[in-house]
Order: sequence, then structure tokens, then C-alpha cells
Amino acid sequence: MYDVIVAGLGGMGSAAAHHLSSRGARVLGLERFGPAHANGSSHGGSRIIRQSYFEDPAYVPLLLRAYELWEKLERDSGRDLLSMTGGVMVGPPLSKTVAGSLLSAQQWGLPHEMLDADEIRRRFPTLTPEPDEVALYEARAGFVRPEETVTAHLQLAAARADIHFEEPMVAFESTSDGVRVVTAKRTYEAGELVICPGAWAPDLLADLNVPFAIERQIQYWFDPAGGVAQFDHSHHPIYIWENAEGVQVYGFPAHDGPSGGAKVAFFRKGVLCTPDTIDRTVYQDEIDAMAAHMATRIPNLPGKFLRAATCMYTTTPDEHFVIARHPAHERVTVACGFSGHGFKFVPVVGEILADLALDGRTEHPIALFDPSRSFA
Ligand code: PYC
Repeated sequence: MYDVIVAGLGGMGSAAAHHLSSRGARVLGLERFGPAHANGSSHGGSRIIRQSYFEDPAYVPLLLRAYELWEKLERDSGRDLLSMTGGVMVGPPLSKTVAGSLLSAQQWGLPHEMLDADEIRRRFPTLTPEPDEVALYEARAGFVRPEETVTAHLQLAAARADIHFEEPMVAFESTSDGVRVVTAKRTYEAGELVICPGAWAPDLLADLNVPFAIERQIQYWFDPAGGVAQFDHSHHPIYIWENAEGVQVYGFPAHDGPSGGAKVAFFRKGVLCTPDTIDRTVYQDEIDAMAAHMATRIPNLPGKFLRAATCMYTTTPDEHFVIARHPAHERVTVACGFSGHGFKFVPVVGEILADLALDGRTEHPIALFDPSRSFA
């Protein structure tokens, strides 16, 4: 019998499997696909990492711990996971992106600079903001590599844990002393279950009664006009850019990876889908809309379209995560609803899930992520 079964080995589940097994728990990890696959929410070569968090200052202590754990994971795995390029949060001064980032920076005393439009252009010549746009610049921002991260956690976990790929959990139930987990292949018993379902949350965690929305999202890579060197990660920052209508895009410098070029995406402009119905084709009108949106902001970026990839967000109504003991199952812990901004938290979520599964509690501040909160 296992101490803990972890169902779902994407970003969060692979981190949980590593943290649990490194604390001595006998762990079984179950994943419906192969390692570091591209069918969920943990692929595409890069994810933003930043500390001046516009979503809510309550995330900052978790981010500070996550940064420590990212560096430890790089050391322990010997992999290059983290690139600190600096980051600009651009928009009108009162936009959520700018004002929210500034609030977090001020509340937590995080190092930052405020740049007006002229200073943005001077420091980052690829960016052409409107005269009334400003930016919060944060040197401790950059990007992490999602596939490398999942691989790192899985490799470290596999030294002690049993890891089964191509074996999805299809059901679970509480028993007198733990949980019973039914997979597509067989049934297992364990003392505890940690469920990290990603976009499969509506199926596997329907009894949480959280109104998750699964959204199809697109990541686009362009070969910039004038050459990729001006976008190189040695000097180009990550960015989140909000316009006067509240539309946000986010993007990355060019770096190593399968496709080359520089990646950009709309934030939260997805259409509803399910893992079974998501349309993986990216259409010319979608590429044209992305290129047109960037043409006035980063005119050299949409030089030549290289490729696109779809992924899924699992969004909650308030866009905050769900991380908790399952309200209806004493021995089950859940982590889901990361709403498109979760990957930077992967190592600290792994730590929290290990705390909850092994100790029943955590010192980390997770009250914001209670699944029983009001979604009205
Ligand atoms: O993960 O920080 C993030 C993010 C913000 C906007 C898009 N992604």
C-alpha cells in the first residue's frame, strides 16, 4: 500500500510527487499521458515569473518561497530552469496590470522602478508605448521552462516513487483508513490522495462545486522583423501589456527551445472547451489578430509567423487558485483552478501539497484558495 497517490503529473502534480517522496513517503504517481506532454497546461517552452503580483498582494509570500525553491530545484536537478530577464508590466497608470503590480511592490517592499513612456522606449527600444502608458519594471522577473521543470521534478521523484504514465485516474472514494483509486488499468489503495487534475478538474472534482471554466488558449511564435537578436533573452524583458480596454497580452524574449522566435499570447481571451473538444488548429484570422494587436506596441515582433500551440486554462470565477483539503473527503488534497497564472508557483505548490497530505496543514498562507469561498 502507498502512503500517497498523486493523480496528475503536470506542473503541480510532478512537484507534489517530488516533495512527498523526498520527505520519505511511499508515493505512486499517475499520469494520463506521457512525461512533460503538450496536452494540458504545462508546455510551450516558457512561463512568466514575477513578484510584484497584480492579481493580489496575498500571493507575494508564496512567490518569495517559490523563488528559493526554483533555485534549489535547479541545483538538485542540474537543469537550467529559470532565466531572470527582468520584466515590464505596461499599461495606463490605473490599469490592473500597472496599479496592481505597484500595490504588491509597495506593500511588500519589493525592488521596482516606475518608467514613463519615454523611459520605456529608451530602455527597451523594441517597445513603443502610447504617451500616457507607463510601466513597472522588476529586475527579479523573467521566465521558467515548463517542460524542463516537469521533467526535473519527475526525475527527482522517480528515484523513490513509482511513476505510471498512460494510466489516468478515473474515480476515487474514501475508505475507513484512506482512499481507493480506480485507474484505467486497476485499483489501488493508499493513505492519502493528492489530485492535480488540470483541465480535467470538472470531471474529477465535480463535487467541489467550483464553477471552473476550461478555456482554449493560443501561444504564438514570431520571427521578428530586423532579426531575432534585438529580442534576445540576454537583454530583452518579459512583458505583460494591458491596453485601455483592459485587454492583456504577455510575451517573452527569444531563447533556446524548439521553435526559436519570440513568443506572445493574449491573456484570458480563450474560448470555452473541454479536454475532449478543444480545437487544436490555430486559424489564420487568429494569427492575424495577434499580429495586428502587436503591430502598434512592438512593431518588429510580428515579422514572420513561425508557429502556434494551444493549451488550456482552468479558470475560477475570481481567478484565484483552489488548494485545500477536499471538503468532502478527509484524506484527499486538491490543487486546481490555476487560472492561467499558476506555473511560477509550481515548486511552492508541491511543498504545500506535501504539507497538507502528510501533516494535514501548512504554514503557507492559502486562505485565498479555499474551494468553499463564495463565487457569487
Ligand atoms: O503567468 O504571470 C503569468 C501571466 C500573466 C499573464 C500571462 N501569464
